[in-house]
Formats: sequence, C-alpha cells, structure tokens
Amino acid sequence: MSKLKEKLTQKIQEFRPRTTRLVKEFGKVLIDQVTIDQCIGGARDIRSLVTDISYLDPQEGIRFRGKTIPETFEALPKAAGSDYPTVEAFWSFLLTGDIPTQAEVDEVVAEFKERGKVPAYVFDAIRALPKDSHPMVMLSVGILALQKDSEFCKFYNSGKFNKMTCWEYMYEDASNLVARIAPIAAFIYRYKYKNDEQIAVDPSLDYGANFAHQIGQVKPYDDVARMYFILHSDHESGNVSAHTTHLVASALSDAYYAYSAGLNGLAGPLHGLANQEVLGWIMEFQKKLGEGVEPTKENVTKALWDTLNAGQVVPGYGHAVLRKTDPRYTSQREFCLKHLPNDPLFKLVSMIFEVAPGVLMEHGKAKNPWPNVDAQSGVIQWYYGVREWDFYTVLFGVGRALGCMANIVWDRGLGYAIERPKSVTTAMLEKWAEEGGRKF
Ligand code: HAX
Repeated sequence: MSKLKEKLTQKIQEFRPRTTRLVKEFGKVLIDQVTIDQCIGGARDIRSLVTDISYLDPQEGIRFRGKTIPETFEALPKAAGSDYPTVEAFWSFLLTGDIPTQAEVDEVVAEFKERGKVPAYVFDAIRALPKDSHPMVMLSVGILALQKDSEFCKFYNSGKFNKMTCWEYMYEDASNLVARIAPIAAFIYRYKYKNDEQIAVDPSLDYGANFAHQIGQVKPYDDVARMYFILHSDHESGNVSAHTTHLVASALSDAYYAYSAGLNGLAGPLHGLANQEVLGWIMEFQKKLGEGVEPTKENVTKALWDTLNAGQVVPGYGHAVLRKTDPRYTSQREFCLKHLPNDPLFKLVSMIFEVAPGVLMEHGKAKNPWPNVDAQSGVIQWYYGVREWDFYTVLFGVGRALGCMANIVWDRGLGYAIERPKSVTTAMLEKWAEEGGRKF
C-alpha cells in the first residue's frame, strides 16, 4: 500500500467516530431552516452538505483544508525550479489535510506516472465523436469510457461489498481518474486544434509540467497549469460540479460515472463555461469597437450596459456564495501583474474590473458585483497561446477533478447516505404561505 493510502486509512479510521457520534447523539439538533424562496431559488444557502476538504466564506473566499490560497501555495513543497507546488503535493494535502514532505510528494509523482496511462479505447471513444463536438463533451465521454475498468464497480460486483472498506476502491478509481484526466485533456487539445499531432508523455515531468509539455507549451506554462489546476480544484460542496459528483456517487455509482456527470454540470454557462464566455464577450466587444479603437472606461461601460439591457449576464461576475472579489481571481491577477503586466488583454480585463462592479451595483440585481475565478483565467491562457477558448472549461474540469475526487473518497470513507431531499408541490407551498408557515 502506498504511503498516501496508508495515511488516508489512518485518517479515515480516526475521523469516523466524529461522524457516527454526531448522527447518534445529536442527529436531531437543528442547524438551519428552509424558506419558500430557497425552495424555489436553487436551495441557496441551505446548510445540508458536509465536507472538510474546503470551506467557502462569503467574505474571505475559499480555504483548502483550513488554508487560504496564499497559505496553501506557501506551505506546500514546490515543483523544482518553480514558484508553485506540484499538483501531486496538493492532491496529497486535499486528501489528508497534512502538508506532505518532499519524499511523500515524490512518491505520488511516481505513482501518478503509472496511474496516468490512458487505455487506447478512451482515445477511440473520443475520436468516434464528430470533431466539432464541444471539448467538454469529449472530456466527459473520455472519463465515462474509463468506467469499464472501475475497481469500485468490480468490488461491488464481487459479492464481497463492504461499506467500511469500499472507500479503498473509490480511492483507486479517484487516483486513476485524477492521474488520467490531464493526459486525456491534452489529447483532446491536440486532437481538436492541432491536427491530431499528439505529444507523448514525458516521464521525467510532474503533473502540471507534463500537461504543459503534452499540449505543446514551454515554461512558464508549467506553472500556469499547476496554479490553474490547484485554484480550480474545490469550492466546497454546493456548486453544481461538486454537488453533482457527490450526488451521483451517493448512489454507489463509481468515480467515472460521478465525475462524467459533474463535468456535464461544469459545462453550463452559469458555472464553468463562464471562462469561455468571458473570452467570447471580450472578443465580441473588440470586434464591435473596431480595429485600432482603444478600449476606454466609457466604451467598456457602454458594452456592459448593452449586455445587461439585452437580458444577459456579465460573465465572470457575481457568485452564489461570495460577496467580495474572488481570491482565485486575485491570485491569477497577481500572476498577470508579474508575468504579463503590459498585455493589452490583461489591461482590458483590468479595466472591466474597474468598471463592472459599479455597473452591476447600479443595475441592482446581482447580490455580488465582484469578479469570480472565470473573469481572469482566459487572459493567461490567451497570452501563452492557448487561444481556443472553448477549451478553457476543460482546463477547469481537470482542476475540479482534484476536489471532487478527494470528496467522494471521503464520502465513502465516512459512509454518507444516498442523497434524497424531499420535494413538495406548488399547492403545498401556497397553503403554507397562507398559513404563515408549515405546521410541524
Ligand atoms: N450579470 C448580470 N446579472 C447577474 C449577474 C451578472 N454577472 N450575476 C447575477 N445576476 C442576476 C441574476 O441573474 C439574478 O437575476 P434574476 O433575479 O433576474 O434571476 C439576480 O442577479 C440575483 O442573482 P444572485 O443571487 O446575485 O446570483 P445567483 O446566486 O442566482 O447566481 C451566478 C450566481 C454565478 C450564476 C450569477 O452571478 C451569474 O450568472 N454570473 C455570471 C456567470 C458566471 O460568471 N458564472 C461563473 C460563476 C463562478 C463559477 O461557478 N465558476 O465556475
């Protein structure tokens, strides 16, 4: 057994009594109430999911295992010659909550090279799709194709299924999925946009550097990949991709079924596709502006109002939980200030950042007028030559796999139940509205 799995076994065993005690001794303690607008309005803010892997504070933003983004980057061992930690170090941290030693990271790096070998039938399945399929379809199909080799599924069908140990098989699938999703994404990139001229894995490289290599990028894109995958990994459990993955896995579907479904949710324009929408919005804006015309605060303001007046959302702005600038936006902005401060697209995105919150406040609908992670991410990709912006959500999907997979391993480790909230009818809501609330 790998050291990481050994450590995880110990962590899960130590943790279990906490969950068991809460259910047994305090199961009926009230922690929230549900109102009609929450019921109709997307279950917003209802406290009904549990995760210890990340927590999203509306004012502060995300913490991974209790650490802010800068603290996470600071604490984890860095890739050789890099400012950023390896994805492997972060994976170990998300799973266990412990900062791994360099030796522990090296072991995961070596393990991922074995796990990361993608079976040929996955590529065949992707190649069987029309080439103008969206790359998120290709990614979702690629992940689903892996299901055939699910260890969890084999264990379930073995007749020896056991609720206490099934997490170990979920861990195998989750680790394989994380290790394989980046090479699958790289394959899709080269297949769809680079004449199917594939670049072989370089076994001397870590996860992020190998992804850069396989899509045909050079330094410092290795750091872009590491930063990008880590920043997009997890945003507690209520967002569509994480929640879908958790929900599907709660039926004891394996990691491949669950994450393929999660990716389909990520592909929505109100969620992960927003990064593609941001670039699309900017390109449309520049086209309308005409060649040689400089963006100004005035014409950016007008473009934002045009979008809002057309009944559309401003992509990259607003959030269901956050009520301030997303620290994932800030982290990417800091990268831009260091590496591409004079890039015209970065300057335009910075100008939108100056103007959009005021416009959204005046518009008066969005509860959070500040930028989210997607407002900044495309600029970096564009700068380094990854200009096929319909691919950007695939990059998000690679990163999000880390959080979703760590979560479903723990879900099985702690024996979380199949998810099944209760629905009501509109007539019931109307009755309770008349009566001033439901009588318990
Ligand atoms: N532009 C225009 N209107 C906006 C808006 C924006 N950026 N953000 C919210 N609103 C509107 C909503 O559409 C809603 O209008 P209606 O009452 O007419 O339905 C109203 O303001 C209240 O919405 P809210 O409570 O502030 O926000 P929600 O929790 O309902 O939605 C969203 C959160 C992120 C979906 C929303 O802010 C949005 O559509 N933003 C633009 C798309 C985007 O950037 N999505 C990515 C979010 C981050 C993420 O998940 N990344 O993956």
